[in-house]
Amino acid sequence: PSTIYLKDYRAPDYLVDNTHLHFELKPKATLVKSRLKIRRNPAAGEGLPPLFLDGVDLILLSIAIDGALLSPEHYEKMPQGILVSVDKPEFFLDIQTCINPEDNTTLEGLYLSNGMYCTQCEAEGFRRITFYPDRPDIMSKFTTTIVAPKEYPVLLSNGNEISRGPCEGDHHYVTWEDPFSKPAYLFALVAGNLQYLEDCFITASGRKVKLQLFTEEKNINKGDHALRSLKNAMRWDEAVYGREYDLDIFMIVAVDHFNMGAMENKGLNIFNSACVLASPETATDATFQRIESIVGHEYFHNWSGNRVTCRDWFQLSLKEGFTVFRDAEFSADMNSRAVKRIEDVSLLRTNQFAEDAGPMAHPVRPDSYMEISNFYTLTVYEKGAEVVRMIHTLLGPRGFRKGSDLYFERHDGCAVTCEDFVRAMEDASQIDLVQFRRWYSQAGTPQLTVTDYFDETLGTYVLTVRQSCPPTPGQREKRPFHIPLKLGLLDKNGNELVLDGQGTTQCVLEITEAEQSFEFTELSEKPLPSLLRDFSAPVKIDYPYSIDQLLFLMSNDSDTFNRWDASQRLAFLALSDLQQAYRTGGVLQLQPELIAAYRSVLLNRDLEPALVAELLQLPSEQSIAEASVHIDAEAIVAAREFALQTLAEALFGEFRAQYTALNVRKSFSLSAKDIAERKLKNTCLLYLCATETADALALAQEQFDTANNMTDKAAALSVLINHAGDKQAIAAIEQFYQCWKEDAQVVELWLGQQSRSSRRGNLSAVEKLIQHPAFDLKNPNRVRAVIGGFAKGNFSQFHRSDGSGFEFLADQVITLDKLNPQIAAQQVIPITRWKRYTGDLARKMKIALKKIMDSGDLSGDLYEVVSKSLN
Ligand code: DPP
Ligand code: ZN
Repeated sequence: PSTIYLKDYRAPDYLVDNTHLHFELKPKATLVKSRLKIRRNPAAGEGLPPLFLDGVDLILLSIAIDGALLSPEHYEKMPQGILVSVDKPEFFLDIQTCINPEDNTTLEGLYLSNGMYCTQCEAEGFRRITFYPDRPDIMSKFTTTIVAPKEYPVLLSNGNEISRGPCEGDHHYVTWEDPFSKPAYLFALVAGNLQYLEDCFITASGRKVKLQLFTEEKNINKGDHALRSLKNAMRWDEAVYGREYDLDIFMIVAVDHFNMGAMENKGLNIFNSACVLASPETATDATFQRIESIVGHEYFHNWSGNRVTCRDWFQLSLKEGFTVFRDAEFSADMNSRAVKRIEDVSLLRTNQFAEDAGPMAHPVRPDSYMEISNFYTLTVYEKGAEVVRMIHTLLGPRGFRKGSDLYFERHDGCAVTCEDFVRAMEDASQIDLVQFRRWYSQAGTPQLTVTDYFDETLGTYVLTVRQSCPPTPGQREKRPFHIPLKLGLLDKNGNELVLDGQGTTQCVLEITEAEQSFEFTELSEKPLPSLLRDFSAPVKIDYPYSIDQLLFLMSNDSDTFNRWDASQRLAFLALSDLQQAYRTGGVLQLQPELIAAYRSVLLNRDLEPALVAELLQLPSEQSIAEASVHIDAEAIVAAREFALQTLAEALFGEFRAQYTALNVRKSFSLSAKDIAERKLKNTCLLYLCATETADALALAQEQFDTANNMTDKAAALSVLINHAGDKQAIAAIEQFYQCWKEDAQVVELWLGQQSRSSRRGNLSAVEKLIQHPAFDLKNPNRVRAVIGGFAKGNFSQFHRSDGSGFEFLADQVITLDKLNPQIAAQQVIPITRWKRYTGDLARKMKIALKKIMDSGDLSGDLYEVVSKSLN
């Protein structure tokens, strides 16, 4: 596979004004006829160069220009498409191809999932449907006719339905027309025997939009939450961004086999079933919230992605970073803002920072790739969203809204770049973002080191901030970033100090140089800084806080995020000491102050339960690993396990009292308060059962047997799997499966819990799960649950010192690559970060990678990831 560079971008030679598609659906031989109205792009130069059409795994039946069939000397077949000779500036191109949806296990293009036809075209799936200039800067008006047997009553595509009727034999057809120009990656088709829920939404300007959610009949009772979320999202986008929906109908379809979470196809969003279907009996609170955010995300793409799209795939964050920022704010408005921020930052720090420090590190706008599907990353999505959030911070809410209005107005109907986005923000606000643009071009996580100095006689306090950024592949030297650093200063009583004459107690320092000092005057005592409030920039920040200062911030900071962050810093310090003691054979012990802090959090009746639950979470092994310079897996596992046990034993009575107080029977609701209380209750249950006492396990069993919702049920199951004896645990596992084996989403949860279990998910157990009838290597959700659960979610078992986990992963990835290259390339990631591990683990990961490399004939997806990690 070859490398594609942003610097080589050229405007397309030809444009496609109209695209007429005609499908005759058959499992192994679907006939696709396309008629494209093509014209020379006036912006692309002189002459009539040959026209390149992308095409992968297609059988070409015929090709004609203006009705005249082309003989083979008029086009050249190439590995990735065809090159057609052109002799006029405007023409109709008719192409017929044959494709095989049934055998398409890549889940790109058109494929079958449980007997239903569906498509996934982003990023480059359309070229698996027909020959086409498959690039996002070619925007075309699509009309689609679908012909299928009547046993597929539902035939859907983008836009509005314009006609339907019977065809020969037992067939029928439906024709759809999408009035909006769009790139091919937003094309979608669905055909199946589906039921639907229907609702409607009246837009701000009074237009009535029909909302439909399609699914297999057995899941029809699991669609309400998604529809409710959709209406909330539509309302929110009108209120916050002034964006209305633009078609008469908006459809969502649930599909079991899906590579991504969901896809924003114009008017016809297609969702991974796991990201749209839920009922209280089958879905956890986390799933309900994920559905709300993904439904919002895909809906928001209608403007940030569809009406204004990407010029090329290097600009992916233009739509994804912006849309993740939009969906995060939507979720924050619908639920607890503080908890949402904590969750997002945890994800970023644990997984995106790891990406920045690994072999695939890339800027938010990458400048090269081999396979674009490898760049649907946390860097493009989550760090991209942080970049947009920083613009929001620098411009303020009003400036940002002016900027987004200008962006949508200026570029509606166009395929544009990250640069266009930033320029709109700049033009609307008159704020200079020249240096800020480095966030798009430089990879790596910046590091801020903060020191301070207080002059008692003058009453001045000086903060000095130094920034640096480690080298990443292809980028040795980094220039300073423009970093908004939000902060407050606390006095010794925990009060916020006034920072200026106006009574302001919080400010945003703009860090632009490698080293910079800021002075605060007229202070009567040395303050304690509360830095990087609300995580105002995606950076690591170092300030020499003492334990006492962190404890103080944890109880006094007015910034909820920083209270949580102080608790995490404390835990990281303690875990780091424990690791050190473990390595040197010393005595492991947890400081009494830390235990006391956890106790006071548990007993504090003024704190919201949601925040208490967050404050009580120990950092995951993954996040401890990410925060380590050299990852010593064994020491990490031992340290965390010791901390958990110690807290569980020391605070057993408090956990028990809190659990009992919250464990009251009531009808289920998804209110923020109830979600928080369930989370806190289940956190207490986990600590209680970590002691593995009969008393605690009886509580878990009782909860498992009587829970009226999946959040409580799954929490109890997880605790039993991890802490009960064999008999009790196995009985719970078996009983749960018998109860839920017909429900795909619950089965996935069940598989994942076992695979992630440090106690029971050892390699031989995972190998057994792979043999279980519920496992299916062709279903990405099952792969993510079992193989991903083990390699990404079971730190202790996966990192066993014999390296058997790595070899297992390598073997699975080699097999998977033949079926679904995108998923194979995602699953291999854990071993690609071998360089950061200590001792033999690094060597054994590398051996596993070499085994993959030497297995021959890798997909482009897998080759890119593996070869870059062996460099
Ligand atoms: N469907 C994916 C997302 O919305 C890719 N666009 O992020
Ligand atoms: Zn998206």
